[in-house]
Amino acid sequence: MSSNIKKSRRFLNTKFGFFVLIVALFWLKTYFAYNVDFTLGAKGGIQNFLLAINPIPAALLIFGIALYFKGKLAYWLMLIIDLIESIWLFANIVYYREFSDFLSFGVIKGSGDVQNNLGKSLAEIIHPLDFIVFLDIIVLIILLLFKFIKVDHSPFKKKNAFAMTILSFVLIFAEFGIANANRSGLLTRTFDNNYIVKYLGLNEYAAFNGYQTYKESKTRSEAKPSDIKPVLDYLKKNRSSPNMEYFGKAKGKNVFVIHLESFQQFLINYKVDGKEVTPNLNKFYGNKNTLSFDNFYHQVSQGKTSDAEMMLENSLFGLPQGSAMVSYGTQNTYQAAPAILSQRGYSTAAFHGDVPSFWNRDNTYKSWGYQYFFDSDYYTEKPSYSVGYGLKDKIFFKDSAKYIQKLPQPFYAKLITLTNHYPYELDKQNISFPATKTGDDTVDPYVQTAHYLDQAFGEFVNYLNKTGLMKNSMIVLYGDHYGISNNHRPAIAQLLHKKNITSYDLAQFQKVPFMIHMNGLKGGIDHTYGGEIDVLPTLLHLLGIKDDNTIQFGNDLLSPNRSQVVAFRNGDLVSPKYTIIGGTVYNTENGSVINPNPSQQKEIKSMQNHVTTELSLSDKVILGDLLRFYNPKGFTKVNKKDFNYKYSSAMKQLDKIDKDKKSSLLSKLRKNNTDNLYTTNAPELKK
Ligand code: GP9
Ligand code: MN
Repeated sequence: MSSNIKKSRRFLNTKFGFFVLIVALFWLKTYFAYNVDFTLGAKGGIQNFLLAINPIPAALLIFGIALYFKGKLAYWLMLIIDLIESIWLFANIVYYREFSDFLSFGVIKGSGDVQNNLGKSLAEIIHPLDFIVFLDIIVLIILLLFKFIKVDHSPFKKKNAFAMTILSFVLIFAEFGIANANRSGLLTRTFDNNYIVKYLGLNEYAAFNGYQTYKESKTRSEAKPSDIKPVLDYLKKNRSSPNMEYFGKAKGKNVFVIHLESFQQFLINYKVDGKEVTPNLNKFYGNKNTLSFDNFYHQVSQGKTSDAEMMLENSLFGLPQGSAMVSYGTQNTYQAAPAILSQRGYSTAAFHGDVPSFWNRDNTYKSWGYQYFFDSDYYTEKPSYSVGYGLKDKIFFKDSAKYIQKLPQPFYAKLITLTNHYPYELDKQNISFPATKTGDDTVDPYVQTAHYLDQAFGEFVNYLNKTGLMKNSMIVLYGDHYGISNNHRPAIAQLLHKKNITSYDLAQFQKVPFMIHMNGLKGGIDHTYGGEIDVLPTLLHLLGIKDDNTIQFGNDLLSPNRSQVVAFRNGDLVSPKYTIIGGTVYNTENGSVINPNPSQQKEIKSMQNHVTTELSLSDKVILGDLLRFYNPKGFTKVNKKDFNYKYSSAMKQLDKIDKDKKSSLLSKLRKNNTDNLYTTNAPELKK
């Protein structure tokens, strides 16, 4: 026994021994913080394995630098590296407690603008126990000072130090390989900082975030004020005038924007075994006061939901790669719907049952001017309440009413649903619809979660009717993107009752619902061709806001003289006449391939030019952060510091405003709550 102790002391007295000890301690405390201070949501063997080992490869690399140095210097270096690493860990622990997200260089850099009011509350959010992350450093210093561990003066072979560097790189790549196999697109699509830490670790996250911030500031610093000129010239030519029959029809109304997750147009009036998948949405679609668009396409790329949100609220396209909300949401200047409307007396709120960091919503929403963001922290969480990414839709809508009833009216409220998300999981007690029988396991449960979403929507509509909100609100519904990807051709063929699926069919399969409902609105099925980019101008015109100054790439779907060329993010397009996919031209009416004659070629060329121009100009606006150079009349630049999405601040603010304005639903109804007006059959909520 004692010889073992001797042996290990001898080992610790070597430089390599000290290196192993300091890395092991660093690993332990990081893993401890992963479990205690962060909610990383590791599920399954692979994710838990990666979470446990992911601090090691980067630690070997960084602490390993010290191995190249001699004597005491090497020890000091290891301690200094440990200190820097621990400060990074400490800062993240504290920041995470407040924001459920990791620190980004964008946040650190923008100390004035986007620091999220951190300074003010720092003292309140630090716990004494947080300092434990520095304990190992203190202990190691004491052990060295009192010579319990002796400094090894003999040189560590450069060859071995180099081998350690190589080994750590090999491990980092291996780690990335396993991570990417488990979550493809981890770094290209970016998603959520929590994911990068969960899979790769805090150091890798810092490196990746640093690289992204570098890239982002480079494009920003290269841009100049005159770059906005071609954008303005383009918009001047392409803006369409409002339809006076509809202009201002919704003036002063509340606006509900309901995001139907992964919901495709083909589901509308679709039947399985003779039963409607979405009876409530179908009724809404056919209502005489609903404007329903049946040639409306999603235009997202890798950023999926976040691309849809970017288009809907800014009329700017997502980027060809990654998510603009993640890379350009924190720092950029925007002129988004919430900002435009709040400057006209609206209160603005987003509701979503997922963590606030996903798609960087917590930061981006501030840039867009959202006053409130009711994220998963605002909802009661129980394991049975969630599936997949978060709260089940019935519970989400029901619990959102708690906050809707307090919002000062008129309000702009966006509710993002979640349950109808790949892989379309739902627990047995909530399944009340037959799956399709294509034999494709990914596709078949899609109608079941869509049916569940429809029921949740139906319950919410009941609530709107009972509370009277329906009467003074405009309800906007949209599907964000496809639910069934193009990889499922045979199943798609069966669903659409077709023998073969062509690229033309797949393009038409990208239609998603877009509906606008309001009491007294002249409804009907509108066949105009459009997409997500067109939503903002449409809504603004309905609200009576003629806003020719802000930069919007879409045009009002109700406008009589609009261009009906719909750009897909990859440059393909659909128009009433032609559908152009990968260079092949189809007749949009019947899907037949066209060999264009010279005059058709000219027409096609001009459509393609239109699409590439609008996509590239929109990209320039985001990549160069061009809106910072542009101050349209009637618009005040958003100050991100105005917003704080902490539960307690939001509640305080809502109460305060309502005391003055008495415009919330509760005040109008003279009630303390509207619980008894919300009926849900969610089994989880049964008493
Ligand atoms: C997560 C949700 C899903 O919060 O919005 O995003 P998606 O995977 O559809 O892009
Ligand atoms: Mn989505």
